[in-house]
Amino acid sequence: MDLLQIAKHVADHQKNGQEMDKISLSHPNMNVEHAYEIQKLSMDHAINNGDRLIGWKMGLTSKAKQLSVGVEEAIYGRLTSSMELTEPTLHIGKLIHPRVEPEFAFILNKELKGDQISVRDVWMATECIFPAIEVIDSRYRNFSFTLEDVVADNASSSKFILGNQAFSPYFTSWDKVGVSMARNGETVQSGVGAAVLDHPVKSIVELVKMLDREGLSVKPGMVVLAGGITEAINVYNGDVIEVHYDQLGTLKLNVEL
Ligand code: OOG
Ligand code: MG
Repeated sequence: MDLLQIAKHVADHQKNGQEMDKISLSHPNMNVEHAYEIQKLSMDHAINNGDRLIGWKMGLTSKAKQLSVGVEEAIYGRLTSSMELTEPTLHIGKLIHPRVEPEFAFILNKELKGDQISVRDVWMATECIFPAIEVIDSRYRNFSFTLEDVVADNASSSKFILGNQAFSPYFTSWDKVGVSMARNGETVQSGVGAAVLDHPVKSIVELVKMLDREGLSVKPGMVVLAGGITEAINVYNGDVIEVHYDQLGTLKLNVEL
């Protein structure tokens, strides 16, 4: 199995927004370690071509999300500068079948590493938290994949946007924050922070432990998306998405071609 060749294939499909067959079909022996190596190599490829690693995302951190895609494990992916939206407009012309989901984004001000990391360590290193919307766009046909496939495809990462207002980590109990997501004025999903591993802070702990296995860490200044608070919804040209976070305000996203 030529991991570098597979990684280039994945990187091309990510760049061009073209769907592809599951890698597990042609490489049934691919395991999770191979998949994370493919993810690393494909994102290194993007980074060598001018993109910049700015953080990490956790995915499949809730039972509901795991059930909806048939993968029963949390995963992580890499976030780069080209994924961050600075205006609340999502252009879907070069995306395949985008979905959006509400999340919390942690901004870290100290390095976090090691397999002994605690919740306390994460709070000591958290500068602030933003309400956020993640856009995922699996490169696999029909958004259908195995654990290995989705890891190799950078955990379906596509875009994300943070709210304008940052909050102190002590502002609220993040597991208690209720979230509702509306498409064109109609509420289609709702949930609560505890959907993310009982408390979103635990997602950061889990990420640091998973990264440690690869000798990696979360660096100061990085952003970490903690995982979807509700299931993701499909979005189409012309949609207006509004996500309301109790006490934190509302994030809006206009979907255009
Ligand atoms: C995998 C990515 C999931 C999350 O927050 O759970 C994710 C997928 O569903 O395609 O980003
Ligand atoms: Mg997500």
